[in-house]
Amino acid sequence: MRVLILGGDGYLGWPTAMDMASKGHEVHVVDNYLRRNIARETCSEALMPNPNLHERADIYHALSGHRIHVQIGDCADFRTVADVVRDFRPEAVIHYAEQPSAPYSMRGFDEASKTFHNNLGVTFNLIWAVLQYAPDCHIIKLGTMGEYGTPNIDIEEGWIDVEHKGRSQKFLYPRQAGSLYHTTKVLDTDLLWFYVRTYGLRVTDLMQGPVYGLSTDESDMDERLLPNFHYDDIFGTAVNRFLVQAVAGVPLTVYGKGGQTRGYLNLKDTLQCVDLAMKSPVEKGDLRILNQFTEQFSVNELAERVSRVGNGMDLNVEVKSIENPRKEPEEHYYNASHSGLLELGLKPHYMTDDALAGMLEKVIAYKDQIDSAKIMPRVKWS
Ligand code: USQ
Repeated sequence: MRVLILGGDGYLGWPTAMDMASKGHEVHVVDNYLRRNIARETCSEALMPNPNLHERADIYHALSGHRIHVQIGDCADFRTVADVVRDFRPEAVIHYAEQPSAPYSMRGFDEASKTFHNNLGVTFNLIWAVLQYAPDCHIIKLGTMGEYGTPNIDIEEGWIDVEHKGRSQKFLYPRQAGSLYHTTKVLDTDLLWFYVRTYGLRVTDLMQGPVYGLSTDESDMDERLLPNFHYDDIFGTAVNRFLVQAVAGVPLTVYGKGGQTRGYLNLKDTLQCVDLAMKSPVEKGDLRILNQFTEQFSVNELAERVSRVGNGMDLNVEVKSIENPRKEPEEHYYNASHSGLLELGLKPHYMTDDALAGMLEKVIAYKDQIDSAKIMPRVKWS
C-alpha cells in the first residue's frame, strides 16, 4: 500500500515508518521537526542521539534495503499536505503530526497557542486534502485515552448509548480532558466526526494510552535507528521516566498520591495496533474508535514494579511522592474497555519483570548521557 505518515520523525512516527517499510509498503513521511525544536528550546533532548530523518532513512535503507521517502515540511500549511496527498495518492494516512506534550501545552500562552493551532490545523488540513485528492483514503488518527479523562463510570470504546426520557441514541462517549494538549485531541475527534458523517470520510481514531519502550525489531538493527527516547518532564512519559530515574539514582517521581490510573502499552504494540487498523479499513462514512492500550496501572503500581525489578538488578531504587504539578484526580475510579484491537488480532507485549529488566539494561548502556536536571517537573498547571 502507499502509506503516508505525518509526523514521521516522532517517538511513534519513526518506528512506524520503518515497520511499514519492512512490510513492503511504499512509505512517505512528512515532518517539520516541531518536537526536536521544542526539545532544544526547553532543554528536553532525548537520551540517545537521533540522526535527522534523511540520515535515519539512509541508514535504514543501507541495512534493510527498504526505502522511506522523507519530506521536511509543515503540515500546518495546507499546500504542503494537499500537494503530498495529490502527488503520492496514499491509500492510508497515519496522522501523528501533533504537539504531543501535555506539560508543554500548559506552559503559557505561546505554548498553548502553538499546540492548539498546530494540532487542530493539521487535522483540518488533512481532512480537506483527503476530501479533495484522495477521498477513498483511510485516515488513521492518533488520539489519546486522555480524551475521556477519568470519569466515575466505565469508559466505553468511543461511543455510548444514551437513554433520555424514553428515547435513545448513540453519541460520542463524553470527553473531559485534563490538559490543553488532550483537549486538542477531543476537538480533533469532533472535527473528524463532523466530516465523516457529512462527507463520508473513512477514519479510525485510536485512543492511545501512555506508551513506553526503547526499541522495535527495526531499531534494534542499529542504535542510530532508535526512537526518540525522552525522560524529561516535557516529553517523557511516566514509565520511560521511571526507567531512567531508576538508573540515574533519582527517586522515582510519583506525582501526589500516585493513584492516577491509565491504560499503558509497549511501543511494539503501537506498531501492531496501527498495522491492524490499516489492514481492516472502515467503510466510507464510518468513524471507528478503538481504545489502544493493553494494561491498566496506577502510578504507584508502576513505581513499585520499576523499583522491584531495578532493585533486583542492584540499582538501589527509591520511590518518592512529590507535589503534583498537574491538576488531576489522584484517587479515582478507572475501568476502560479495550476489546476492539484484541478482536482485530492484537497480541500484547505485557509489562513483565523481564520486559522491564530488558529496558533497564538498555538505559544502563546510556547512563553517562542522563542529565538529571531534566527530570524534575518544571511546568505547573496552576
Ligand atoms: N506522572 C507521575 N510522575 C511522572 C510523570 C507522570 O506521577 O514523573 C503521572 C501523571 O501525573 C499522569 C500519569 O503519570 O497522571 C501519566 O502521565 P504521562 O506523562 O505518562 O502521560 P500524559 O501526560 O497523559 O501524556 C502521554 C503522552 C501523550 C499521550 C498520553 C496518553 O505524552 O502524548 O496522548 O500519554 S493518555 O495519558 O492516556 O492520555
